[in-house]
Amino acid sequence: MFDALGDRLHGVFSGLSGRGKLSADDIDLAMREIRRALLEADVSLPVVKQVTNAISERAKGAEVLGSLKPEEQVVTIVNEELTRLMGETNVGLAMASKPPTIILAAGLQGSGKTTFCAKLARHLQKQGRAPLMVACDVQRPAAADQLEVLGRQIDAPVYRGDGKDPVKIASQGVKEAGKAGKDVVIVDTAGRTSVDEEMMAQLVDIRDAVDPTSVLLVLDAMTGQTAVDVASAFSDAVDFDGVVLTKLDGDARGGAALSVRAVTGAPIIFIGTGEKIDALEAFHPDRMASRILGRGDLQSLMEKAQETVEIEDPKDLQRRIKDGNLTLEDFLDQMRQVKKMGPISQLLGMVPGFKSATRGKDIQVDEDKLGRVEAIIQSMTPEERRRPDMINGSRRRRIAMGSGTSVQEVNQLLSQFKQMRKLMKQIGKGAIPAGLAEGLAGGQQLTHP
Ligand SMILES: Nc1nc2c(ncn2[C@@H]2O[C@H](COP(=O)(O)OP(=O)(O)O)[C@@H](O)[C@H]2O)c(=O)[nH]1
Ligand SMILES: [Mg+2]
Repeated sequence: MFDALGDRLHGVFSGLSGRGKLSADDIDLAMREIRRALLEADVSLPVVKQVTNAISERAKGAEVLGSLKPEEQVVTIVNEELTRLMGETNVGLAMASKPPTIILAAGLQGSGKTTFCAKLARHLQKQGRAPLMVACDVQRPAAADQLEVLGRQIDAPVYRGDGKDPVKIASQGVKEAGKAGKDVVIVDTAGRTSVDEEMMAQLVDIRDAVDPTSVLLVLDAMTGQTAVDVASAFSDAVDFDGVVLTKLDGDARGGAALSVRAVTGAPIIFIGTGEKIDALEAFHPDRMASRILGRGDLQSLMEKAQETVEIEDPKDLQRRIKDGNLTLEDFLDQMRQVKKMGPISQLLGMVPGFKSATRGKDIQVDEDKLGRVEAIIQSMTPEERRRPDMINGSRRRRIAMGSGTSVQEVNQLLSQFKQMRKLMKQIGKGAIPAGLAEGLAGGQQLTHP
């Protein structure tokens, strides 16, 4: 996410480091480079001008920021201006004071509307809400099926109605939600490959029929400036309340994320960070700026963990960690929990300092290796998982065969596990502050509706 832009900006900041004081010429040169970096990131020209002017003015205004070095001052200013550009603070999804809340998803074909509807339903379920999805894309026969398949995955109902009239289906869907006691209605609509009058007219009709709490425009971040143009075209025809920026996981440049707020005035509410149903995040401008600048985003990482990680009996796990009784079963479980949170490479990008420490190096996360570790543990008997010490040479050979790995790999896993268990035991004994130990053991009960 935003790797190219992050690298370019990092280059600019490194060029400024190690100097006493920055002259106006130094700043001008840096601004030219920042300007080029933003243009290459596909940020729209007026926006680039606006933001570089603001940065330049503040940098030259010799703001004295405590004990910060000159280049750190520039980084701080850039961070703040990027945050401001993206809208300063998080704008949440508005909920109707009297249910149901009705959300209408609009956008071009392929932008990720249907996927987003399901992700949103999942997100709301986790908050204890009961969503109903309504399939109003009658243009493509497979569209309603797609929504239904996704709905089944997350156990959320989908209303398809009958007939070919999306306006009717939408209003019937809202009625259906009332009857079924659902408090949120998510309406998926049809898109075209480009903005056209018929699509807009249909959208307006659906909107007028259901009077949505929010109209959300779904935009594909990978299309960069085009996404912003699409947003402008939509805003001429239909007022939308917020933007959903999808496929940010594949967007190395970041142009749409940086420009769309400034160009349309509408806030980005959610971002899509992958194809999986859990890959949806609330958008926080400050955290995004921090990610762009390679400073990570620990807060979002923690929230992701809280949302996805489920520990059945945290007290019991904590006790076993303290007693040094952690099993390979626990290990496997933890590993699966982490995998659920998303690709490891994406998670590492959110760890503060990771990007800058590894910049320029080609860090390949071996997602495959996790699969192998999983296979090894699965090839063990329940007893072996509980008492790894009993795994002797012949058992090791059997496990390696069964999992399609090598004895070396099995040995490696077992010795890593022993080390981890020893460390955990020391933590449990108080060698490391208790709070941290509890944190590691998932001390807080993570409830799930
Ligand atoms: N990588 C990635 N793919 C996405 C994301 N959101 C949607 N997609 C993919 O984009 C494609 C089109 O999505 P779909 O929901 O059918 O778009 P629609 O035509 O607007 O309904 C599908 O292959 C999705 O899996 C995302 O956040 N990240
Ligand atoms: Mg669709």
